[in-house]
Amino acid sequence: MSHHDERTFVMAKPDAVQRGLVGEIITRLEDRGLKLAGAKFMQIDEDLAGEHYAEHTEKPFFDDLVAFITSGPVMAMVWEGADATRQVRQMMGATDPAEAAPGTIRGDYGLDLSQNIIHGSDHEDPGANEREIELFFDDEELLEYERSDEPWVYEDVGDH
Ligand code: D4T
Repeated sequence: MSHHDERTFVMAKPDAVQRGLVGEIITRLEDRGLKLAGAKFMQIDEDLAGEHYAEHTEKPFFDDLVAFITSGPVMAMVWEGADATRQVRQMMGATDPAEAAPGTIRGDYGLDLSQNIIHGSDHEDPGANEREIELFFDDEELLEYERSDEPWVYEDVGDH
């Protein structure tokens, strides 16, 4: 493992799929130099939603959260790169799109807290990325390969 092999779980939520923003989200992460390691277009069922949002079970918004995340297909993804978990969270912006800075994904595409377009593992919760990746993906669904532009993204990779 090198320092740019950190993996994080990212999901384009049902609102992003319905609004045709999946490509835009992928483009932003790709353009940044992050590498796609796995992707699955899928329907989340109530059991999986409950596991994914286990920390929110007691919250007043839990039932609405589960209803929303199971309301249509999502694009579940694993992205890899240096400091990937924190970098993706920065690109997502604040949880509430109304508070998210312009230029962030939520700040550019959302207005409503309950429909906030994208999920990314919490970098302040150690192990959250690995836990979520395991919940959504089998090992063999995650691919290891070199992106041809890696030497141009990371100073310490190969020759130009
Ligand atoms: P996720 O987990 O979706 O990436 O969002 P965050 O990590 O940024 O925020 P979170 O876990 O605190 O919230 C999970 C999810 O619940 C929705 N939500 C949140 C809501 O509908 N009402 C609320 O009051 C809060 C706090 C939005 C994101």
